[in-house]
Amino acid sequence: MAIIRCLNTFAVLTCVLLIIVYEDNTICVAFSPSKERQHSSNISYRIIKAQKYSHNVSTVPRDQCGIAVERRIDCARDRSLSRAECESRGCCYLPLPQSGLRGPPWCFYTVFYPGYKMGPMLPTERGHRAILTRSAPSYLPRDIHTLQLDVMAETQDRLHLTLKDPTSPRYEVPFVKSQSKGHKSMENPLYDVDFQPEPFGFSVRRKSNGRVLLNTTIGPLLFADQYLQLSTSLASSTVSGLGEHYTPITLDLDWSSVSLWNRDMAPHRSANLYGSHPFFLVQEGDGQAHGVFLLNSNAMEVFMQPAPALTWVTIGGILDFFIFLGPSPQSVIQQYQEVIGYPMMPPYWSLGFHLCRWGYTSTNITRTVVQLMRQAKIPLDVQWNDLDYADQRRVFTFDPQRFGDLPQMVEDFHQLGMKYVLILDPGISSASPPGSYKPFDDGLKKGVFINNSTGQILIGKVWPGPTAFPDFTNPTTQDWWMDWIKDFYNKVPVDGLWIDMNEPSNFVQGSVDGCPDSELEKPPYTPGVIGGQLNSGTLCVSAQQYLSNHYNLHNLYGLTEAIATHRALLKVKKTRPFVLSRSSFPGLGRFSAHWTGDVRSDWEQLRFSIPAVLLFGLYGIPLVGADVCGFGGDTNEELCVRWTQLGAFYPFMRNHNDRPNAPQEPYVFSQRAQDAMRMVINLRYSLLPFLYTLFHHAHTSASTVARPLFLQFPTDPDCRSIDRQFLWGSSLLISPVLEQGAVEVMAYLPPGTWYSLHNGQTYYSKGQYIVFPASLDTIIVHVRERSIIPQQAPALTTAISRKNPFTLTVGLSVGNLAKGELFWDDGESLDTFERGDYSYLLFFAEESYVVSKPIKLNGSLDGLVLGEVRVFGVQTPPTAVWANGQKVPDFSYRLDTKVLTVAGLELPMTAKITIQWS
Ligand code: MIG
Repeated sequence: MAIIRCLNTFAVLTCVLLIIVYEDNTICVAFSPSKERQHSSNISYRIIKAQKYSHNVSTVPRDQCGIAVERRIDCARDRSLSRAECESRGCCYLPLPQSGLRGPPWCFYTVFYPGYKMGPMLPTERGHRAILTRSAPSYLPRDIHTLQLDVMAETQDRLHLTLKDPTSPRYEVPFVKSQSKGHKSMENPLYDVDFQPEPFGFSVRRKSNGRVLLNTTIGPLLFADQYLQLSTSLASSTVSGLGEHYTPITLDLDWSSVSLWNRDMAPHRSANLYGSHPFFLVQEGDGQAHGVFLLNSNAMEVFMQPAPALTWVTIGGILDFFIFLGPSPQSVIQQYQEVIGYPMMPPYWSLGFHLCRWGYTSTNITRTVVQLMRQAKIPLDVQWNDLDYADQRRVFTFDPQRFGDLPQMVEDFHQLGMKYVLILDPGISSASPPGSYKPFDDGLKKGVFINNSTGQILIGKVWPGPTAFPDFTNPTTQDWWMDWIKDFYNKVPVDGLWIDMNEPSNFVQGSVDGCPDSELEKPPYTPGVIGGQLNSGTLCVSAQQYLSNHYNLHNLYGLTEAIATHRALLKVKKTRPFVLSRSSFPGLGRFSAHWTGDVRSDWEQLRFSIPAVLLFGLYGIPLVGADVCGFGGDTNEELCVRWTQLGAFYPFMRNHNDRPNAPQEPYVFSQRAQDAMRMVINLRYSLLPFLYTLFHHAHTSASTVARPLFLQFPTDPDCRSIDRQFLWGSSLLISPVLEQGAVEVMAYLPPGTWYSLHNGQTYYSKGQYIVFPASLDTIIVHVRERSIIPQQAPALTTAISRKNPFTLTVGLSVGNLAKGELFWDDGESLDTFERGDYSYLLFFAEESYVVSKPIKLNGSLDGLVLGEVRVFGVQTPPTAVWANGQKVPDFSYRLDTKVLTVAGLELPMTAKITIQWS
């Protein structure tokens, strides 16, 4: 093939556009940098001709229309077309024997289907720009005839590409892009970009190996007012992302689709759920990975096919793509979070155990729950109340009878070293007589609510009955929200807020008056959403908000409410806010934690909670968990024990239950079940110093907390799609029981040495599945060789456990090496890392000693001691042990497990500690 690549040497010239026409008519364009534009310097662009490019030689037999069946791109997504209708769209019609509901389309585009034609590329402030014009009208209403393409090589691993209407501005997503973490060097971009001028398309190659990561010439670009479509090839079939859905960790590319439209919907297959995350990561197959983020908040459907390829369809906004080159999967996630922002640092207490249910109908009942937990000696940091507390279900009030002493109850919980969180729905009751419900009257006066398309307040129906919906895109609303949170906080000093129903959820379709018959409510194409219409279970999308209409802003409702709530808590408490949001969008993790909504109490939902939690980690919301023991339906003892064991390793652990169900607090079960639950919650508490340190890294460098195996072992093909096991950080492997009646787990151990966290038993793995016995009181957890895990003796609350003696659990490598670390601060002050107000310890082991070395101290570790060291993998039985040079009488060594335990220590954590043996 006579495609000649532009050479990077062009880049040394200044501010000129070079166009070279080679003999074969391939055009090469290179842009050179000016001093100010260093960042877009060294990437090379090729312009290539359609005929030479689009038809890759394929071994797959082709039909007459020149396209292999698995590469057909559907030309009839909106409705099924007859041959005549299909051909009049300019598409190919070739029926296939159809089996089942899904499969290749019969009506599909040719690669010559008219799209856009690209004009010359010119340098701009931030990169390069070209104008695209439609060569012929598409079949869609209101084509945007002229488009502006901007290509911005933002960092060496991030390419940013936008397509918008240069003549009349279209809606663009607010709030999401965080302050960029500074432009990294552009010395050596990892990518090249090729453009096909007509029909317009582009491809992105990984420079190091020439791999085509994306190729959009496989289908036409469509850009009409309410229908934007772009198809791309994929570099492999291992794709993760595009949430929120009830899926395994990798998506099914067999002619399936996922819709992104935030919806109050209990998790089940193929439903659009509470959040939208138009981001995916592709494992390329050799350990490398890349990611793609489409920053667009409109209703969207992404179609996948086995080619492998996918097609983005969104019904508004602009096309705003970020492409992250990795090359490791973990770096893809970091690069994504550089755009959407790194997650907040959670308060330490929020990592403890949380207990909630809908149906704690009074303070007396709520107090009893806490009492029974304490009697059962099961740790509990945070007690919650659901809607029950509110007077006539109106937020910012509490029931004067059943919850009359709510302020006192919260005080009492605080006295016990506990925290208290309650629910705060966005819907504001609009039907109380004037003067009787001030939050509404005040909001009305200030104009904080969402209006319908004719300018009156849109009234929906939620728990309090008729409700108005605050428009959090309006700065006035944010202030009003803060005022009412403050007003409530002054009576009830809550420690955090739980923002539910913020898709937003509405019990009537659109509004109590229905919705107008308009192109917004019934667009030419509606993605496949639950209920069939955009306004199903939510507001009329023609409703008007401060920044735009609800059609554009719907998917941002939860994010904007989280921003407002976080800001309010920051103001009233001046400590790290704790917000738990059901609805999510990219960027939520900067403000909020997340739970996976109304999961059912059954084994399948238990199993799928793992990929759900892991995926939210990839989306930058690491503080996430599913309702332990399940929310919907009755749980049972075995399921609840297994769920508590898994839940002890969700980054966010809350047992929560629906009103009509059998109770599921740990203390309602048999002694044996309670023992198992207590044991695993204690295990979690003992690991909190380690978990907290992982959150510190998530906050400062976007590393993941609960981590899929493929992120840690990207070159191990066996890890590619494992989602029944996961890691905490790089060194704890969790392998829960997920099946009823099972008393063993078949768990994969990546190559290397692993130690049972419980007793240090050693497993040398070649990268294999091993069967581990796991009776009802057991969860299988392994420590990876070469790591040191800081632990602390558990207690009934973190307020107490944070003062307890530490333990170091050391997993030696074959060469007797290990390392670990601890990030420590007061657990709740703002920006401790940013202000340098923290302690940081480094742990390392070599040959026959373990060292704890303070790197930075701020007083937070004063008075705290190291009480115990457990060393796994000590091959030679030690005869003597010294701590800081003094002989230790109290140590033990087990010949069978090769574990050295040195207990009874009381060594200050603020000084260097050396434990030595021989
Ligand atoms: O319409 O507040 O997902 O956790 O208990 C149900 C009552 C509203 C849905 C939440 C669930 C919560 C429930 N809420």
